Amino acid sequence: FYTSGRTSNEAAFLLQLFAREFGTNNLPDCSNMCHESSGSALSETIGIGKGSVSLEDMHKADLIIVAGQNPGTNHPRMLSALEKAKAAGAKIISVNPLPEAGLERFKNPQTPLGMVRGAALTDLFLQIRIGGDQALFRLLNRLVLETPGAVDDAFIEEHTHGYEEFRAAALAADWDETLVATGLQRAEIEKAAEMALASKRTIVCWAMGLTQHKHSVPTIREVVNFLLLRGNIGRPGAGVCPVRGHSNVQGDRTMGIFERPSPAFLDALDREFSITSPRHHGYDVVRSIEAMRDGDAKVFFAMGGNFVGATPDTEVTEAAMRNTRLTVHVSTKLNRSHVVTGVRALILPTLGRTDKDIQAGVKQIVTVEDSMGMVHASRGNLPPASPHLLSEPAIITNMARAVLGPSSVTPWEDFEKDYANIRDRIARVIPGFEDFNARVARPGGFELPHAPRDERRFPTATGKANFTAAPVEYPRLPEGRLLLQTMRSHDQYNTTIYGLDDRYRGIKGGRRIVMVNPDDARELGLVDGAFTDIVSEWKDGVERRAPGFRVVYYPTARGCAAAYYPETNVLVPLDATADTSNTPTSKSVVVRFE
Ligand SMILES: Nc1nc2c(c(=O)[nH]1)N[C@H]1C(S)=C(S)[C@@H](COP(=O)(O)OP(=O)(O)OC[C@H]3O[C@@H](n4cnc5c(=O)[nH]c(N)nc54)[C@H](O)[C@@H]3O)O[C@H]1N2
Ligand SMILES: Nc1nc2c(c(=O)[nH]1)N[C@H]1C(S)=C(S)[C@@H](COP(=O)(O)OP(=O)(O)OC[C@H]3O[C@@H](n4cnc5c(=O)[nH]c(N)nc54)[C@H](O)[C@@H]3O)O[C@H]1N2
Ligand SMILES: [Mo]
Repeated sequence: FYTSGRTSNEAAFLLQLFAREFGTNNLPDCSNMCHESSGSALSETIGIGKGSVSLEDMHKADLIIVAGQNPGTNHPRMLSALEKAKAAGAKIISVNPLPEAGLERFKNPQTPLGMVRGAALTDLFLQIRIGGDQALFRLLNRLVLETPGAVDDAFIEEHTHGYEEFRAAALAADWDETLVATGLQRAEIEKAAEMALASKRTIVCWAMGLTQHKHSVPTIREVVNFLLLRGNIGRPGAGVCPVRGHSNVQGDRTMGIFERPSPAFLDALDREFSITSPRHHGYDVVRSIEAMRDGDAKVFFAMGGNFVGATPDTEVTEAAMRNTRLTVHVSTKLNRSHVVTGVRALILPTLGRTDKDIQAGVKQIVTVEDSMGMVHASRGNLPPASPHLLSEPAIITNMARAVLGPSSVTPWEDFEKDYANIRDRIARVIPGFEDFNARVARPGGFELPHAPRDERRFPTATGKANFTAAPVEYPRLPEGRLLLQTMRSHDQYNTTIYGLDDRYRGIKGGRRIVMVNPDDARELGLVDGAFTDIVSEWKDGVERRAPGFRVVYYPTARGCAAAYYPETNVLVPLDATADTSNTPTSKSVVVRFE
């Protein structure tokens, strides 16, 4: 039972309830490919897998570090928050292999950057090599530790665990290795440290540039170390800010869409519905593909998304889908996954979030949670495309009744008739949702509790915020190879392509392009505008090939290349995943050009 992050809280809650009553935790989710590394790193270190800053915090910060994120294209509203912060005196550091619009003013006749709001927001641009972030933050931590009076001793003493071990590891950070791993100059890193030391309130924002590498989890843990050192969690203007993707990806997880649910969650669910949820872990996205490939999973059901378009190793994934007996897609739009099917295939068109949803004569609302932990109502107002369209909750409740039959005592019909009935149950199962219906009726909704942010309480295994001291990792490349990141252009929303231009990067009329640093390109004999196949190399010895890409000379960091997803998903091996989070390493694929 796959979900994409557009699913409302109500539909997500019903889907996971149905899955567990049916007897499985096989609830893979687009998060597995997105912020899973953030969730893994944050749960372990601060005790909750969510960001700790609000919009207001952004406005109050002295320093905001934007690492591995392209807000100009992917989070345009965040630029306003950055602008506001800057107007109030904040400094901004961006860490990225590419000079991204809105963050950098970058002069290139091909590339009309600076077009976004005229001015660059960044005070310091660290043009890092792909995968160099852990090394960068480790060295910044060393510089902080070496500055007398710079660490927040009181906070560390009272609220943290593991400091001594971390301190020893950070003090051993090696300059030469850091410069190789990051591709940066010593002075640039010293400048960044100076800015961090001058700041009393620091926020680090990140997105897919940090989450989709083999060592993403230790990288994000190192970011947490950096913030903990100066007490930058749990006070105004400071904190961790993983910037989300889909509109309700965070809410879906809160509602229990997770293949590794906590026993506490399942206990509450079982008590409320008199069921016995399975306790063994289910499949995430990559394991689901393996299970379908190997014949261990026979039915694939998707509540939204474009599974074969979004997942890695396209040929392997498509074969896996074709190996099932039944594929079902609940969708608002046709996509590639609808034509790569099992023996039988169903497409169940559904209402979108903007469509009016009337059940038993009453207009329904659904709810979502944003990346700042605010829950609010979402009301559709457009007339649906067809009177025959069912809503997501209606599809799930009908499926549940048909599959589970009279043995299920869950009142599925009541849930279908009035979504307030679903919210009443959510209120009784999930902490923070008490009095759900009343509170969501208020304008602006309500805020979910976040112990580290609200009270500097860290619900981890140690009961404190955990410093960690993982060995520093960074990608090492054989001669003649580059490290390819697969990312978004301006004219797409994930696998939905709206046009062939990438506005702020100045790319026009084509998506099969690969951006290469001109110096690397010359060494590799690649001519600007020439066509090449991209071949990925992986330890299984299988050569994955994406043919016919146009070379674009572009000022990315040395040793790095960039091309668009999903066209390049064929290059990402299924078992190339991040440690701990199992997220496909879509931002570090070793490639050569032919
Ligand atoms: N218009 C639009 N908006 C979207 C989406 C969309 O497709 N279109 N998708 C939504 C979703 S689901 C998500 S998850 C977000 C994604 O938002 P982003 O994470 O901004 O998306 P990507 O295009 O994957 O860009 C990754 C950024 O990280 C940088 N990067 C790559 N590797 C590294 C690295 O090793 N280190 C560092 N420091 N930087 C690196 C890239 O150069 C790029 O700027 O956007 C959401 N918003
Ligand atoms: N190589 C590479 N791969 C990646 C990434 C990358 O950076 N590089 N990024 C990863 C990330 S961050 C993500 S989030 C995933 C995205 O993976 P998915 O979420 O699976 O993909 P989308 O393209 O967002 O799914 C779009 C489809 O969702 C359906 N849809 C849209 N709205 C609704 C709705 O309200 N209800 C229902 N039922 N259906 C709806 C439509 O049919 C549409 O065609 O891709 C991941 N894959
Ligand atoms: Mo995402």
